[in-house]
Amino acid sequence: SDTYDHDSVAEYWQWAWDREDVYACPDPSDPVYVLGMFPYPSGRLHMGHVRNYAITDATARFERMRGRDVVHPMGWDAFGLPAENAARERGTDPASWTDACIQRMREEMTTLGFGFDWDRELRTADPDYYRWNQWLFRQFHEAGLVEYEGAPVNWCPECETVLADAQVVGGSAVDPEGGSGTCWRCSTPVRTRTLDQWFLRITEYADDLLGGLDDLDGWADGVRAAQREWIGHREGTRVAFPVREGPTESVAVFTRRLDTIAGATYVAVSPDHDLAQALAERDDELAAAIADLAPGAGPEAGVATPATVENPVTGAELPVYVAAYVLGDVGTGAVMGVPAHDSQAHAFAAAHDCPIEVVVEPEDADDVDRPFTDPGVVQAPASVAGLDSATASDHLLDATPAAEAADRYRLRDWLISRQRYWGTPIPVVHCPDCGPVPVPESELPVELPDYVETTGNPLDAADEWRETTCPDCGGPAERETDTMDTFVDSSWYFLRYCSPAYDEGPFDPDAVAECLPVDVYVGGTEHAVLHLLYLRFFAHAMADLDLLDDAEPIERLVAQGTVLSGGEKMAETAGNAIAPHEYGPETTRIAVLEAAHPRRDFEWSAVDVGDAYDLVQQVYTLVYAYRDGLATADRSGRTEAGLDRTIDRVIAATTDAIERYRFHDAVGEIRRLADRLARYRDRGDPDDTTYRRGLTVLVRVVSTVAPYLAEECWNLLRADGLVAAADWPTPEADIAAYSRERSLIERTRADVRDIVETAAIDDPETVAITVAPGWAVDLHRAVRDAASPALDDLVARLDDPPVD
Ligand code: ANZ
Ligand code: ZN
Repeated sequence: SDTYDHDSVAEYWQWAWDREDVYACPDPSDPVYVLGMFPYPSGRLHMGHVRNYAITDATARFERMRGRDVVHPMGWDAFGLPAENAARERGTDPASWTDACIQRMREEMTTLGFGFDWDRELRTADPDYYRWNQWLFRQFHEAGLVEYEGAPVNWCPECETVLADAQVVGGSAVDPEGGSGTCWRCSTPVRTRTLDQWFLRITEYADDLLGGLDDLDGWADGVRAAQREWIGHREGTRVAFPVREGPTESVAVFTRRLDTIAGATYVAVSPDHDLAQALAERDDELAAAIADLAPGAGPEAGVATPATVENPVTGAELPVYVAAYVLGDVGTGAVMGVPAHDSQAHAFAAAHDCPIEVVVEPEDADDVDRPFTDPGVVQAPASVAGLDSATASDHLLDATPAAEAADRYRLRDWLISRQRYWGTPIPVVHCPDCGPVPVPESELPVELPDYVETTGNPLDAADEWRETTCPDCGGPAERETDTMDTFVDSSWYFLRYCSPAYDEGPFDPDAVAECLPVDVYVGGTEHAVLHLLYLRFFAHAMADLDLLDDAEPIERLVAQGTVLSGGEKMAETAGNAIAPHEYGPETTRIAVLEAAHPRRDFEWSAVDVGDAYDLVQQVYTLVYAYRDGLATADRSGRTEAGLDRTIDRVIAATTDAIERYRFHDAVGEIRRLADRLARYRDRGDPDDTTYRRGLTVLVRVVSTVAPYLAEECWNLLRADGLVAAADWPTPEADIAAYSRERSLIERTRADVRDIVETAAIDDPETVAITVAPGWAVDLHRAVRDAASPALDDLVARLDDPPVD
């Protein structure tokens, strides 16, 4: 037929790909490793997934056609709470529900023509996978990177589980800068609780993770900035305040404002601080009051104590409070309270009648807002009076033996305990005599027992599974019933893909050495902090354990923007997902790629799907009509000046666009070539050699985004083999001219950006002079991105289309 019908061709081409095994890469040598973030099997693919894998698939196809070995794997982030909830709602069990979802999503991926190497498929809920989570947990445990301790934790009452800081939206309840956050999954306000929990000590790597960012040139600045912010390195000072009255020797505080020390009118410690605990032991009433202090209880919640300390700079005697706002695991777990210059201390002092002592004044005396929290001119102590805050701090640091420079990080240890069933069992046995004992390597995996529906954690109810013997003393003991945060699973899965069946370790070191680095990793910007920081932590820790050579194995990161639906992130759980099969696979893929630069968010309803559909049909009918005329072809006809150059230019431009993940530009080039070829044909008597070349170039370029369509066209052209296994086209003529044009554009683009940024924009002539003809579109974009109305006028004058 002369219209393209996906359904009638897909099965055949799928079969042909399978027969030739085009996407398998069992034994790669120096491959291009193209990785998309593996999906959570929520039931259906939506446009966000399509966008993600349309990018990786186009990249993979492009590199394969350029002759490279390509590793392009797919797997399933199969554990997690939604499966448990769904199972409960549907009266099934999480494993079967997850399997059904995977089945369906794998089929949809196939329909969409994504060329994954399915031989590498993994799912994190398989014991063959999660045993290595447990194995790594043991390795980390031996290396001192695992901690078990009672800690205030974020608790979601709806999901009945603990959340990591990063999973609380709007600020963790146990974070000094946070407060009233909500659950990332269900938006319920988060509470705090104290529980014995397993932690991975990511804070040990705060410095490494920060330093490593500097060299990640292939990562977007935005992602690096977000990670820097999350790690939150702060410089400050640790000051020891000698105890005058009380059971310990001294209290160390952490401050970032040593210059305000003369204004300290109290010291406050966290409820779990040694001093608070020692005081509590002697005084039941105090103990009860301290126990009542929930973390995050409010800035003024606190208890006075009989203890006092001495200010090491002024010698003043200061009262000691136990305060809810002071966090046990931040800094030293103690602060000096400076009500005149710190809002938190100000609120606390007001509630507890602490004096307020001003020791810093603003430079501009009119501008006083109390508390005055900015740096200014220090008034006391006399030794630094008149100096600015920074200089005064330096002097005080030098002159005070009790003070030493200290850094602190916002990053906190990674809480991995989850009180849920559908996750990796934490491989620990609790023995009444030996305490928590890791399960020996030979007994891994600790497999999940069969699911039974209960309220709370089903593992607590699995008596037969839970009751066991102690690996150390052989006495009766109980299994840990917490499971691991699923972010553990996704922290190293890209290594498992390199040797998915390996059973002597999490991965075959040789295979990993061959496959790494990941040349490009593509996934949603929402993972810029959580997932990517955990993944980097694992790599750093594994490198230190000699399990991995490269501590930064992700060379390039493409953090794709969000596909929105009705202004919200499209997601199965949000109920706003648009399924790809509504439009046909090639139309969907083209529309999604053409909608925006990969980094940008876009609203699905604003996408012109019809336009993409038209392109699919245009390519098909062009080729189909040519096939019709094949009998009379193979002869020379009218050549047209510039057509060969256009074809070359499209090859060069799509190559360039795909190398830089600008698929929207690549689709634009496809449109340009299709239009140009149609015009050439319509003028009559086309030369077969030239025209045929144009069509085979078109089809090969199209194959990166619409592979089924391209195979069908390739076949209509009677070209050899599969287009999936064909070579990427090369320009015939010297493309130096094109490159020159390109670099001119690049250079001028940078000029324009400079001009826009340096405010010379009110003089459009200046911009106009630097602008080469022929790329007004690029200028247009630069201007629109800069959102500068002052340039509208200029654009209007430059607005003729680029010359071909
Ligand atoms: C005295 C002071 C005076 C402070 C002043 C600030 C302003 P950043 O910069 O965000 O890291 N602090 C220290 N440890 C704390 C803990 N465990 N829990 C709660 N608060 C803590 O914040 C550092 C400041 O947070 C420190 O500097 C300390 O208050 C407080 F005019 O010390 B400051
Ligand atoms: Zn024991």
